[in-house]
Amino acid sequence: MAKLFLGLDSSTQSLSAVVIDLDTRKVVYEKSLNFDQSLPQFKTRNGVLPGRDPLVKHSSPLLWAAALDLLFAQMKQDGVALGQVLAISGSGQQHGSVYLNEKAAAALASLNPKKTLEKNLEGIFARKTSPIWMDSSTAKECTDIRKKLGGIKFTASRTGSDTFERFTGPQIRKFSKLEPKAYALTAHIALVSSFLASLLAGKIAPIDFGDGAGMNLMDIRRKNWNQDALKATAPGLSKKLPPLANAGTVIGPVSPYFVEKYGLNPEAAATVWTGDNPASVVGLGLIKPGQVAISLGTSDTFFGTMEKCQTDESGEGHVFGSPAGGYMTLICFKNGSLAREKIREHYQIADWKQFGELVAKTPPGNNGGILLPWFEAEIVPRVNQPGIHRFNLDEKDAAANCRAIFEAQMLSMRLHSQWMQVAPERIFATGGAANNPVLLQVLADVMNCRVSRIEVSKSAALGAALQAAHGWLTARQTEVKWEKLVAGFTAPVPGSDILPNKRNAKVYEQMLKQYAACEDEAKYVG
Ligand code: XUL
Repeated sequence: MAKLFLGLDSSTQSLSAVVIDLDTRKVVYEKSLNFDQSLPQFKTRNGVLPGRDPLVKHSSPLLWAAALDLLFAQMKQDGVALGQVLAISGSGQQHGSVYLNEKAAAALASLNPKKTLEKNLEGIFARKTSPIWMDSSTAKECTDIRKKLGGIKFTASRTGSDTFERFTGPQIRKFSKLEPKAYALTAHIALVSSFLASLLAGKIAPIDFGDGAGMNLMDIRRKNWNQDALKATAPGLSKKLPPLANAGTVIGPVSPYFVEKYGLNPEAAATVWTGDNPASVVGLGLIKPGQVAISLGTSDTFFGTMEKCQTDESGEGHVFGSPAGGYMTLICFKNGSLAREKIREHYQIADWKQFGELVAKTPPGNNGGILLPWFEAEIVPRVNQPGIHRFNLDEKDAAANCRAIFEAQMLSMRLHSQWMQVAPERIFATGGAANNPVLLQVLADVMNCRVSRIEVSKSAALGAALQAAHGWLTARQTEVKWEKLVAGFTAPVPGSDILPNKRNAKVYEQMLKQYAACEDEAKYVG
């Protein structure tokens, strides 16, 4: 019998599945189901319920449950050997919260396979909708909690991050203030990840150290609920939160609902889920401390792993628990390819190849020319006022502007990841701009580090499948090394290695100070 493990990822817009075969080390099945298209009756747009207030972004927990039913039905129809799946794990969009009443535990324990999940779950919610990570309506609650916890530095050092509007604690506080009666009727608060794990396990599931760290409620070092944070957030909160556990921990056998309806093995294990970013870290193969991945997408993100917990005193970066043990960081630079595209359009550059050719025409360091591309308010560094700032740079010089924007973006990454105190040995690059060798060379030179390209679709669902395998093996007292487990699933693209040019690296080493001064000046002006 094949050793199959199923990983699910419930993201903002879709639910994805990846099935891996541990013996052949292959992904044997992949599927994604788009919420808007597959479940139009929920009337979401890009996974979000329509609403009048642009700051408020909610979705529906019933939509996520209905998607789970639909995806299992699809897998059965596609002939996936569900009876050979040994364990299931998953990941969810981070920060989103689900509010369950006192009927929930009994309903989960007796899911009727003759009805849909949606029907089974009727009457178990203390709040019909779930605020998700795109919600930014809790500025006041962020200020309240941060103040009670002693300011930015202390909030970050205790909970792993400064308070952020999308984080679950500020969201819970807002709910408890606006709807005190509904809050009082809330018996359990789940995250998207732990809610879906609860459906599979047929009982209220723990929250893991990765997703738990996205709440401003968990003590990042002790990995337990921080009583001061709980008190600063809402009354009676400790009774409403589940226990914390390692991602992948076996909760118990999967609910008979999935056995009878879809043919899962009655002994298949339901495990603790995590957040999509922690799962991606595993799916990208970042296991050893000091490994770094940079995703050059709409926003640029910097993922790093570290053994000891370091937090960002400036409160810009996040620290989460990693499913592979230790910690991970997430630093999000909003003006990523969003800004690069604006520059490309401004100079009417046909494509990224030509963009790269223009960059190659200019010298590393750009003769001191720097462009700060804050087309939109920036997350890192914190910049509320959008603005484009040029230093020693002629706006008419297209080539110099192309180099200037990318160098600035990479210098910003280097500067704002220094708090991690991690010197990466190798950086894995993914996302659109990672296909451009000229840009990758700039990245290698600025970071003074070897860069390899990695192509992983569905990295969160793959990470979740690996997490299921890890949890299942651990529960059998089988010694399992993460590095061995991910090997083969997450290898970088052969021949894509780029080594830093030592001379250029020196140029950037010196340029970093100049860049930091430009940032300070621009932030002041902005
Ligand atoms: C991370 C965050 C997003 C969501 C996306 O802090 O808010 O990356 O996890 O699903």
